[in-house]
Amino acid sequence: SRSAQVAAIDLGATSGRVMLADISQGRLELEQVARFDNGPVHIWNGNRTALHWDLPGLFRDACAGLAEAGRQSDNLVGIGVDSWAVDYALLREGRMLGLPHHYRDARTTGGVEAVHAELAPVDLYLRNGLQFLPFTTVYQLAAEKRDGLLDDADSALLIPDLITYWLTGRRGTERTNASTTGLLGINGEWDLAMMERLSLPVGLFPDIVETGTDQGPLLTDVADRLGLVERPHVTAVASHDTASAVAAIPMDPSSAAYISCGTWGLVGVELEAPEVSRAGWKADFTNEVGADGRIRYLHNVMGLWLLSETVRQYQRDGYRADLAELLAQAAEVTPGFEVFDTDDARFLPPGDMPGRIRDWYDERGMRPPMTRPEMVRAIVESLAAAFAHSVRTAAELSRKDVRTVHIVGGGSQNRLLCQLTADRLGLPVQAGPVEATALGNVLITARAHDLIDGDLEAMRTIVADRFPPQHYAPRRSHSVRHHAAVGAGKA
Ligand code: LFR
Repeated sequence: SRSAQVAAIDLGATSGRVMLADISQGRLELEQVARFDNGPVHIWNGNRTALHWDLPGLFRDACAGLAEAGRQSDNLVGIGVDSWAVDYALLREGRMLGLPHHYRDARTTGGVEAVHAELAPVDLYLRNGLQFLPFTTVYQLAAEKRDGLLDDADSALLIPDLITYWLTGRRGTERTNASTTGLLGINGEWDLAMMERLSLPVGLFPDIVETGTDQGPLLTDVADRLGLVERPHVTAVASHDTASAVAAIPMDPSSAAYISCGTWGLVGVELEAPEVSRAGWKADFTNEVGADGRIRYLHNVMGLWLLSETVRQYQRDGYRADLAELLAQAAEVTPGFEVFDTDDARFLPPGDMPGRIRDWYDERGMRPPMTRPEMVRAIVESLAAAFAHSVRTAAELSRKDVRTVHIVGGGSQNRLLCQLTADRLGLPVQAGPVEATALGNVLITARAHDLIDGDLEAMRTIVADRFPPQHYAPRRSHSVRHHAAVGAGKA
C-alpha cells in the first residue's frame, strides 16, 4: 500500500519544531523538518514589562515547517499540534485579542490571592485534583479579570487549540490540555459552579474535544498558501506536551514511574482513575488527564530550566559556557554541599539562576557551590534528589510497587542526571527516547488515520522496539518501597 506521513507541530520552551514521521505497521521514522525560536517576548504594558507569546511569528514559522513537511513527503495525511499546558489566547468573534501571556509572567500572584480568597486551596484540590502551580489557567484568568482583560473576550483557546483553529477553522478544547486549566472537575466536566463562584465568565472555553478526534482538513486558504494540494487533516492529539510524552514512554505502568524531563521534570506514575486525597494535596500531586483517559499522577519538578537559565546567566556574564562542557566538569566534582529545594518559587521566572541559588544557601547559613562546575553539580544533584523524592511519593500515594524509572525527553541525554537519579533511588533507570513528545504526537495522529492500531500499550511497544532505552544501574541498592515520603510538602 501507498506510504503515508504525518506531521507534528511541537511548541516547546527551547524551540518550536515541525517533525515529520513515516508510520505504518512496524515502521516508525521521525525527522525534524523545521526548528524555530520560541522564547517569550518582553513587552512594556504601561506599568511593567510583561512576558508574552510571540504567536504571529510562531504561526508563520510553523506554517513554513508544514510546507516543508509537504515537500518532503509523498502523502502527508495528518497533522497534530502540542505545546506546554495552561496558556491561552482570548478571542472576540473569532479574532485574537492581543498577544497571550506566557505562564512565567509575574501577573499571577494577584490571581492566586483572588482565587484562594473564594476557595481554600484544599477545597480547590478536592474539586479539580491539581497540584498548586501559581500559573494554572484559573489563576491566570483571575489575574486578567482583575486587570479588566476579560471584558472584551467571548472565548478563549489553549495554545495548541488556537493553532488548530487557525489551521482548520474549528474550535474546541482538547481533553488532556483542558485538564491542566484547573477549571475541570474530577469528573472531567467543566466546573461551571466554580467559574461562577470565582466570577469568571462561564463558557469561555469551547466544548471538550476527546483526544484523537479528527478536527477536519486544513482550510483551503491555508492549504493553498502552503502548497498542500491534498488537504491533510488535523487531529486533536494529546495536545498537552507532557501527555504526548507520557503516551510514548516505553513502560509498563503497573511497575514503572516516569520522569518526562525537558524544561520541567514531570515525575509520577500512570493511573486508571484520579487519586484525590489530602495526602496527595499535601505532596502537591496532580491528576492530569493523559491519552486514552489515563491519569498522569505527577509532581512538577523545576527541570532542565535551572540548567539552561544558569548557562544563559554565565553567557550574560561573558563566560563562553557550553552546557556539555560544564556537565563534564560537574561530573568530576566531589560535592561538598547539600542539595537545595528545586521547588522554591523564586526559580520560576527567567533571570540570574546562579545568584538565586546562592541566595538560597546563604539564607540558611549553608555553604553554597563556589565554582561553575560546582554550581552545575549542585543543580544536577538537587534535581536528582527531587526526582527521587517525587518517585517515592508517587509510589507511596498510588500504592504501586515501582521497580523501574523511565526518563524521557531532553533530560534522558543527561548522563549525570540519569545516573544520580538511579543512585538516589536504588532503582534502574531506563533513559529515552529523547523525542517522546513528538513520538506521542505523531502516534496518536497515525492511529486516527488507521496507520497503526491498538491501545497505548501497542503504541508503547512500537516505541520500545524502535528506540530501545538506555539502561542505568543504580550504584547503591535499596528499594523505593522502604522509604517513607520525606515531607517537603505543605505543613
Ligand atoms: C511541560 C509543561 C508542564 C506544565 C508546564 C507549564 O512542558 O507542559 O507539564 O506544567 O509545562 O505549562
